[in-house]
Amino acid sequence: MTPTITAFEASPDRGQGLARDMRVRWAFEEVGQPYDVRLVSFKAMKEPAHMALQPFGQIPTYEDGDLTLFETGSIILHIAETHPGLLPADANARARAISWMFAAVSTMEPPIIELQTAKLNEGDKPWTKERMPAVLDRIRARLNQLAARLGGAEWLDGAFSAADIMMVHVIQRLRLSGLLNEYPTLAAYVARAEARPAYKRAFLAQLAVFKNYQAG
Ligand code: GTB
Repeated sequence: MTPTITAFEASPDRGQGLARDMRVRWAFEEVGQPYDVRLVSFKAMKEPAHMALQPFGQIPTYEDGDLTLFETGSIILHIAETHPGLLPADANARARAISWMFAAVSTMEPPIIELQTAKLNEGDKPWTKERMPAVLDRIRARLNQLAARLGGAEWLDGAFSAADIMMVHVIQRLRLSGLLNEYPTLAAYVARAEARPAYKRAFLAQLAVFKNYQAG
């Protein structure tokens, strides 16, 4: 059966890879699994049919037969567990890769989201200017630690894995802020990931949604 995911009908970034269906598309492309996409409007995301799939009214979701999943970490872990290529065969290496998947969403992503919130949702608040240096410093602290651990390695822990999909997509969100440029090894890590044919296919597929949406 072909799995179906949900994605924005009208993505705020116009399909530039930032919305989180990109991670799932990329994982599918890496393992060669075809998938279908059901586009949802912002209104539909908050209606009962979608809330039944995603309790927080967000995208992406994953449906395959009688299995429905939400949360990109869990969706990508499921894809990696059911297809070869995204997790090491060795049990310890596999457990370490899964640790990095959690690190991406629970250690790296929160301060990065805080920056987005400060800029996009709270940019007009009188305290935002004063708060911003602390927000940026919290991100830099994590980027420093990540860069120190990555060192000169190609990927987070041995071969490319689901952990790299999660981590790259999380830190890519910093591109517009310019912060990634302060960390040349992390910028190079992201560039290596973006050069992967599977990444490029996923990116173009997400972009095509927006182009089709505009044309339609
Ligand atoms: N923890 C969840 C997961 O990993 O699956 C988070 C899912 C999530 O945040 N989904 C967002 C969503 O549905 C889309 S990805 N938001 C609508 C809502 O909450 O009502 C976040 C996102 C959206 C748009 C851009 N962009 O266009 O730049 C970037 C990132």
